[in-house]
Amino acid sequence: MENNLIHLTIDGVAVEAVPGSTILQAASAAGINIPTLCYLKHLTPDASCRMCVVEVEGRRGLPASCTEEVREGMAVQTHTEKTAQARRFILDLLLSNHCTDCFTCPQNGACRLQDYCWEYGVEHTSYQGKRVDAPKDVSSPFFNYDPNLCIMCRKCERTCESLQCRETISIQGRGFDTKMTIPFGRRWKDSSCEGCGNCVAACPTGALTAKGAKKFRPWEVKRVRTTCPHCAVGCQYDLLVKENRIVGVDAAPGSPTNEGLLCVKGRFGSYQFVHSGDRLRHPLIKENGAFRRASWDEALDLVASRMKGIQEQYGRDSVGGFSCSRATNEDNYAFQKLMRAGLGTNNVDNCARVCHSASVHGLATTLGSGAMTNPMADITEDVDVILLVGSNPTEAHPVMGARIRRAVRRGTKLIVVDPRKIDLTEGCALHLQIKPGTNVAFANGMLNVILSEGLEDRDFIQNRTEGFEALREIVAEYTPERVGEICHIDPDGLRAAARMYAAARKAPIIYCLGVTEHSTGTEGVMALSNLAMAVGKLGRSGCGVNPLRGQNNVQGACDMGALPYQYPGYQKVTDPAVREKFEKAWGLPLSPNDGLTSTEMLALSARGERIHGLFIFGEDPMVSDPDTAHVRRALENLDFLVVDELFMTETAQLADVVLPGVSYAEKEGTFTNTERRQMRVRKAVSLEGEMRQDYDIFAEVETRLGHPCRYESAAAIYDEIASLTPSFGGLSHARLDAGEDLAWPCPAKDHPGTPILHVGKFARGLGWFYPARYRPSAELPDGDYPLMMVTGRMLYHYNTRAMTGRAEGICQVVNESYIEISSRDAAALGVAHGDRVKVSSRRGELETTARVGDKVGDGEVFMTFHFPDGNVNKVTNAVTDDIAHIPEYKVCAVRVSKLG
Ligand SMILES: Nc1nc2c(c(=O)[nH]1)N[C@H]1C(S)=C(S)[C@@H](COP(=O)(O)OP(=O)(O)OC[C@H]3O[C@@H](n4cnc5c(=O)[nH]c(N)nc54)[C@H](O)[C@@H]3O)O[C@H]1N2
Ligand SMILES: Nc1nc2c(c(=O)[nH]1)N[C@H]1C(S)=C(S)[C@@H](COP(=O)(O)OP(=O)(O)OC[C@H]3O[C@@H](n4cnc5c(=O)[nH]c(N)nc54)[C@H](O)[C@@H]3O)O[C@H]1N2
Ligand code: SF4
Ligand code: SF4
Ligand code: SF4
Ligand code: FES
Ligand SMILES: [Mo]
Repeated sequence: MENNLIHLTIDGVAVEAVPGSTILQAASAAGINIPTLCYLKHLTPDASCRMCVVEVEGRRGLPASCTEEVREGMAVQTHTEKTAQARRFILDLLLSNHCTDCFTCPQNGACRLQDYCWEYGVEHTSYQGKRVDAPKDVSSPFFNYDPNLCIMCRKCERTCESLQCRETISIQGRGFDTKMTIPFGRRWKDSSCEGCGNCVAACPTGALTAKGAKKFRPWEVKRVRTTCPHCAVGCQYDLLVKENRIVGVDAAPGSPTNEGLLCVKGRFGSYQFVHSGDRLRHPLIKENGAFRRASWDEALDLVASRMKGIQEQYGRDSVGGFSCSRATNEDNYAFQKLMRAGLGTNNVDNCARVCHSASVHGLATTLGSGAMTNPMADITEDVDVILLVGSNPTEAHPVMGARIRRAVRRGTKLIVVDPRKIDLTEGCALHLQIKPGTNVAFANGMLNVILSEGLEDRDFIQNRTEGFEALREIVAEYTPERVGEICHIDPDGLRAAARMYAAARKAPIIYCLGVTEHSTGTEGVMALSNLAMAVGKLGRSGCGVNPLRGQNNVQGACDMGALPYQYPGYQKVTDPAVREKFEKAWGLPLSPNDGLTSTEMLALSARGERIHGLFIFGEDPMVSDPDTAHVRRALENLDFLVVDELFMTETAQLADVVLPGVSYAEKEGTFTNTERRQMRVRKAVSLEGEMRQDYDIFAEVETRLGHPCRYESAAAIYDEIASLTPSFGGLSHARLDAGEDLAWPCPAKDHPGTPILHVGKFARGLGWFYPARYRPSAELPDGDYPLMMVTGRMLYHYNTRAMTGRAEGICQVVNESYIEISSRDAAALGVAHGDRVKVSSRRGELETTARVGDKVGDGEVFMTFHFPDGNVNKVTNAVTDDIAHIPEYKVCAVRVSKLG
C-alpha cells in the first residue's frame, strides 16, 4: 500500500486503519459504535466479556473486535442477528447473578449493563442459578463496593494494576462466586488503596460507585469541562452540576495531561469547598477589632484611600501585593497591573517565591527560561533513566507519579535522590538517601564522576555552552568519597548513579522542592542544569531539567508578571524599552525599579521598616510562610492589610478589609500547568452572595486609585496579555476552545506552541555552567536542637487545607498533624508510635503525634504544614537564599520530647 494503511469495510462503510489496529479501534475512529464491557482504551484487551463480537465475511465464528486485528479487504458487520443473539446470551448470563432492581441502584442511567439490556431487549434472566448475596464494602471514605452488581469485567482490577500501579484489587473465587475483592479479606479502607477512584470511573455498572452519587442521576447534570484547582499537573475534568451545585467530577477522557485519570484530591476533594457554608459572601471592614459587613463601594473606597494615604506618607514603594497562584492567568495579570499601574510599584510577588523561585531564577540564569523544559508524557514514556531529585510525585503530583510508576514497570530505571523513603523508592534502581541540604554537593559529585570517567558530551559542551572550565575546576574537588561524607551516602552509589544517568540515551532530571527550598536553592537548581548540560541531555525529547511546578497556576502567576522584577512574559521592569511598551499600553508612567519579593516585604515589615500596606490576594502566609511568629509580627506591624479570599483564613483575620473573591468553579479563564500548557477554566456555578470576580475587584480598586480600568471578560484580558507578551502572542480563548493544545512560547496565531524548550539553541543563547559550591544549610542540629526537621506534603491534603480540609472523605482519611521519626531516634527519646510529642525550635513550639518508622533517616524528622493542630511553620526558619529569596523550609534544627 502506498500510504501503508489497511482498507476494510465496517457495516458497508469504507474505513482505513493503521496496521496492527483492532476492528474496535478502526470502528471507533470511524464513528461506528460497538458495544463493549471489558475494553479499556489504554490497556491491552482482556477480551473476557465478548460483548464486542462482530461478523467478519468469510470467517467462521464471531471474533471479539477488541482483539481481532484489521486485515486488508476485510468486511465487518457489527450489528447482525448473530451478533445480537450472542450479546443477548451474554447479557442473560450476566443478569443471572446480578440484581435487577435498577430503581435503587446509584448507577441507574449510567450503567452499561442496563443500557445494553435495554438495547438488546433482555429484561430477565432465563437462568435459575444460585444468587449469592455478598456483603457490601462501604469502608472507603470515597466510594462503595456492591459485589452483587459486579459483572467481573476486571476493568477496576486492570485500571488499578496497570494504570494506577497499586494492585489493590484482585479477582478471587470460581464460577458464580468469582468476585472482585481486596486481597487477604481486607476491607477497602485497610488496603493499599489511595482513593484515586480511577477504578470507580472504569466500572461499567453500579458495583463501584462514588459516595454521594445517589444525590443525582446522570441525566440531571450539566457537565462543565475545566481544570483541577490543586496541583500543576493540570488534570482536565468535567464538573457535574445539578441545580447550580457541583455534585461530582468525571475525568476528561482525551486530555493529554491526565488521559482520563485523576488523583484523590481532584476526584473527591476539589469541589466541596466551593459550596462550603463558611465561604466569604460580602465585604468586611474591621472596626474596633471586629469585622462588620460593608458594601462594596465602602470597602473598595477604603482600600484605595488607605493605600494612597500610606504612599503619601511613606512613599510609593511602601505598599506591596502578593498574588494568588491558585487563581487564573487573567486574575494574576489584573493583580500585577493594579500594583504597577494603580499603585505605581513593582512590589508584587506570588507564592512561587516560597516554592520554585529558585527554579525561575536558576534556570533563567543558566538556560534562559525558568520553566519545565519537556512535557510530562515525553519524560515518562520511552525513557531509560529518570533522575528524580527532591520530588515526591506520587503524593504531590499523583497523576504524574502514576506515570513514573508505569515507566518503572516498563523498565525505566529510576534513581531517587531523597532523604526520605518515598513511595517511589519501592522498585527504584537506586535510592540515594542524601542528607537534607546537600544537593549541590550531590550534583557536583555526579559531575566529578562523569568527567573523571569521560562520560560527558564534548560536542554539546563545545557547541552549546559556556563556562565549562571554571566549573570543571570546582567539581574536581567533589570526589565521590568527599561527597559521600557530605551527603551521608555510599560513594559507589553515587558512581553508579552517575554512570546510569550519563550513559542513558534518554534520561530526564525531574525535581521539586527538595532542591529549591533551601538557603542554597538556586545553586541547587543550577547544579542540576550543569549536570544535564554536561551530558547533552537538554533540548531533546525524553530529557531536560524539569521542575514539577506546585500550585495549579504558579507557572501562570509567574508568566503573568506577578513578580517584582518582571512584567508578563519575564520582560524585565528595568528594561527601558519594555517599560515604554507597558507605559504606552496602560497610559501612565511606571516604576523603573525592581520591586521587593514577598519574603523581603514580610521581613521588612516585621522589623517595622519600609512596607506599611499589603494587598494579599489568595494566599495564607500565616499558615504557609516560615516562622509563624515572624509572619504575625510582619502582618500586625502593617498600617493596612487587605485580603481577597474565599475564606476567613488566619491571614484574613489579621486584615483591615476582607474582600470575597470567587473560586475556579465560578470563573472563566486559564491556568498554565507545569508543562506551560494553557488549560481552560470554565464557570460551572454562580453562588448566592456578593462575591465578585477577582479581576473585577482589582479593576475597581485601580479605578479608585485614579487609573480607570474595566475588563469586558476573561477572554478580553487574555487578549490584552497576548498583545503585550511576545511568548503569549498567539494565544486566545478561542483557540483553546477550538480544542488546540498549546504550550508557550506561542508567539503567533498560527504557531502550534512549544512542547520542548531549548531545541537547537538555548533561550539564553549558550547554556551557562554556573560554578556552584556546596554550602551547608543555615541552621544545623546542635546540642540544644539535635534533630534536623524536613517539611513537605502528603497525598490527601493540599497546602493550607483551604480546599481539602472542607472535603469530608479526605478528612476522614487524615485530619491531624504528625511527625515522622526514625525508630532509633524515637527509642532514644523514649517515644513510641502514637505518642504525643512536643517539637520546639529557636522560633516556637507545637504539639503533635509521633509516627515511628523507617521513612526518615536517623537524626532527621519530617512534618507537613497542612494541619492547624500542629503547623510546622511555627518552628521553621525564615532564612532565605540570597538569589531567589526562597525560604529554607526543608532544613531547620528542632528538639522533640515526649509529652505527658
Ligand atoms: N498532596 C499535595 N500535593 C501537592 C501539594 C500539597 O500540599 N499536597 N502542594 C503543591 C505544591 S504548592 C508544590 S510546590 C508541590 C511540591 O511537591 P514536592 O516538592 O514533591 O513535595 P515536598 O513534600 O514538599 O518535597 C519533596 C521531597 O523533597 C525531599 N527533600 C527534602 N529535603 C531534601 C534535600 O535536601 N534534597 C533532596 N534531594 N530532597 C529533599 C522530601 O523528603 C520530599 O520527599 O506539590 C504540589 N502538590
Ligand atoms: N513548612 C512548609 N511550608 C510551606 C511549604 C513547605 O514545603 N513546607 N511549601 C510552600 C509552598 S511550595 C507553597 S506554594 C505555599 C502555599 O501557600 P499558600 O498559597 O498560602 O497556600 P494555599 O493553601 O494554596 O492557599 C491559597 C489560598 O488561596 C485561596 N484561593 C484559592 N483560589 C482562589 C481564588 O480563585 N480567588 C481568591 N480570592 N482566593 C483563592 C484559598 O482559599 C487559600 O486560602 O506554602 C509554602 N509553605
Ligand atoms: S481507588 Fe485507585 S488505588 Fe484504590 S483500588 Fe481504585 S484504582 Fe486502586
Ligand atoms: S467492580 Fe465493576 S469494574 Fe470491577 S470487575 Fe466488577 S463490574 Fe467490572
Ligand atoms: S494530579 Fe493534581 S491536577 Fe491531577 S487531579 Fe490530582 S491534584 Fe488535580
Ligand atoms: S470488550 Fe471485547 S471482549 Fe470485552
Ligand atoms: Mo508550591
